[in-house]
Amino acid sequence: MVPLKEARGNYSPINHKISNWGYRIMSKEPKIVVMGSENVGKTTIMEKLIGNIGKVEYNGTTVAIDYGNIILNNRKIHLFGTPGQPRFEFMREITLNGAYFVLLIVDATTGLKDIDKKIINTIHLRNIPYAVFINKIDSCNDEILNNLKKEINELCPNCEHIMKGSALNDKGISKLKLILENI
Ligand SMILES: Nc1nc2c(ncn2[C@@H]2O[C@H](COP(=O)(O)OP(=O)(O)O)[C@@H](O)[C@H]2O)c(=O)[nH]1
Ligand SMILES: [Mg+2]
Repeated sequence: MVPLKEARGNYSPINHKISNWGYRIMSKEPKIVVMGSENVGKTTIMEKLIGNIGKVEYNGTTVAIDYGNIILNNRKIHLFGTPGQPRFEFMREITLNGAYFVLLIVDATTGLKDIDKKIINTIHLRNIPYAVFINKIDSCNDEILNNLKKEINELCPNCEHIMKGSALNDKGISKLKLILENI
């Protein structure tokens, strides 16, 4: 695991202002991009965090950008939820411009898909700090969950947090809020 200070020192100045000491300067209104493949629970998590959000769906699936904001710790945090289908890669790329932090949602019942691995690669290439939330733990067993955690640990050495929960059952949401409060 790279120490936070060193990791932060490497972030691209295009997206993140870096102080003279190599620390990332806290954004007053951080833009967080919620990513992950289709059906993992991105929209549900945003709704649990924020309540009513603006969403564009076709047959229940996000086909543009979900949006909502929340005040945490006196900071207005903007959340942009991206669509997860392969054909919307261009939208994910656009949404990542100016992103302060990425929240990657993974589905415990399906594991990491190719799209998720592509997304992880993109986040690494762009040097954006991120956390992973493993969702739907209500529907998977401990062995699957532990193997998934191992896989994520290996693929995401610079990831700031790996959380787990179940958006549908409000599990892990308050911890997630706490993490977002302190990015
Ligand atoms: N079992 C289970 N289902 C969930 C959970 N969170 C979301 N879902 C369901 O997964 C489906 C996809 O959720 P959605 O938020 O639309 O996913 P998105 O495509 O990533 O935005 C919906 O039917 C949700 O009700 C969870 O924690 N557990
Ligand atoms: Mg959605």
